[in-house]
Amino acid sequence: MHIGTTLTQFIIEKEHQHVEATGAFTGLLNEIATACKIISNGVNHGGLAEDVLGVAGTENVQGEEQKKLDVLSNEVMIARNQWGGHVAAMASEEEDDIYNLPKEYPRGKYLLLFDPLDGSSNIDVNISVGTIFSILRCPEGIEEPTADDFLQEGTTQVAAGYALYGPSTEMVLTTGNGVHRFTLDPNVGEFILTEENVTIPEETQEFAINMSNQRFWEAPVKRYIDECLQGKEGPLGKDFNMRWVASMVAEVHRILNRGGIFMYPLDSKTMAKGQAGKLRLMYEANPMSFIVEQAGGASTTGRERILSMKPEHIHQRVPVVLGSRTEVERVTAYHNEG
Ligand code: AHM
Ligand code: MG
Repeated sequence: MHIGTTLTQFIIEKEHQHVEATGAFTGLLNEIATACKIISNGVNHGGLAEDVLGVAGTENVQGEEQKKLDVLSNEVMIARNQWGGHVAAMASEEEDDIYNLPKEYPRGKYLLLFDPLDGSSNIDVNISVGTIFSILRCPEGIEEPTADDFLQEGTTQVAAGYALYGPSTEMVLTTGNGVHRFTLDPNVGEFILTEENVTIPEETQEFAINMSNQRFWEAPVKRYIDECLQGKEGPLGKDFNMRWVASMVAEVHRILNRGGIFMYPLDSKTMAKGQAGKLRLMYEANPMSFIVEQAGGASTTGRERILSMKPEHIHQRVPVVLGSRTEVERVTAYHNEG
């Protein structure tokens, strides 16, 4: 039998190194981990769960409408994290406004932000999806936080992580001291430490971008991808491979494992809708940038470091260029030249 370090043990042991630690952070991470296990279970059941629910038509026995997995995941994250006294409020990609806790629950010192099920277009086709989360400190003396209290730069994140629901379920976490990887042991029901201090290789020959948007990109991105496609004969002097899962969690996970560059750049298609790119700063770009930087990679909008951006609103979208340092710096330099 393999007796590994559990996620809980890992966090408690790290907390012991800080004299002021109260256990609240461990409590919060435990609840996030429990929520991710529940979501993982739902994702794993996939069509089976739907068939069972579907027997009575589109409504279940209580007369409630059958809910999609991304809505259920949002409910699980809220239900698991609202009661424990660790958070003051939450913000979710699935909610229009921030989520203030019901009166009966004690207020904690953290703000929790999440994308409950990222990669939604992959749910129905049984391709990896994930949950992304970011933890901020609630400003001192605030009892009932407002959306403005969430608008903190990415550099202030206390922790960030994601759960990947793939062939196995993994939790990847940073508290600003390296990136660590835990794998869910389904027999024991615990996340077990499987890799400490994950690092992204500096050099890469693999890019990830949705090529169907090519005609909408700006010149620096067109130039870079064109150079990648020219391979050894082009100015970059190396052949590139390409991947696009359309699940950012899977994309970042691959980059943590073997390097690569991921881009969802600014494009005229999203600009026409009044958005700067597709991905959300608070639920996707900031937590992933924290993880990538902690693993030795880089993350920019093409023009500036994502973690240093001053957020304007909770659902703000930003262009994202992240991954192996050398290539991210190259793409950023192309933008800044123009
Ligand atoms: P979602 O949060 O609605 O699932 O959207 C985010 C996802 C990312 O995981 C992924 O990188 C991107 O959208 C894929 O977009 P596209 O379908 O345009 O390729
Ligand atoms: Mg998402």
